[in-house]
Amino acid sequence: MQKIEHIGIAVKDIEKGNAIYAKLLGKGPYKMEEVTSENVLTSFFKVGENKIELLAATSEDSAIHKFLEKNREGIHHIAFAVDDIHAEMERLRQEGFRLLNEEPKRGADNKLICFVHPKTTNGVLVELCQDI
Ligand code: CMX
Repeated sequence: MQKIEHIGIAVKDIEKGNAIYAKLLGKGPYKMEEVTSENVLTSFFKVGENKIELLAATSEDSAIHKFLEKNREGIHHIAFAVDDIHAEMERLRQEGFRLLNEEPKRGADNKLICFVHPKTTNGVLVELCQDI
């Protein structure tokens, strides 16, 4: 693992979230992107070297919709940058973590991604991301 790549925050309304985080961070998102495979609308903010990703559901099938049925808006996942996602997935499998994808999939912001089940990481949904 190289560093924390971003922190994902679940919001009900992306525009309201953008307005709040633009005020908080002093600048607006550098990108907004819909990820149809995940049924989410995302927006990304830069904070120095780090990033914040806001996530809103685009359908009831979305993991974000399910999350917000059970929880308040707030931190949804922590993403770590990796050099070689296949090698890191294999390492985590060997260590007994439950991966939520058999193979890396394409995520927002030009990344290959894989999620690790929060039941195996002390209640935190973890994402691995590798630049494409
Ligand atoms: N953080 C911590 N715990 C979480 C969680 C989250 N984000 N989402 C769910 N959980 C917990 C639930 O509270 C529940 O715990 P309890 O059993 O103690 O109540 C447990 O995980 C549920 O597990 P589950 O029944 O196996 O699964 P769910 O249907 O609730 O789905 C999860 C949870 C993590 C497997 C699913 O959300 C998932 O596959 N996530 C990965 C994909 C994703 O999150 N996509 C959206 C972001 C995409 C992007 O960043 O681009």
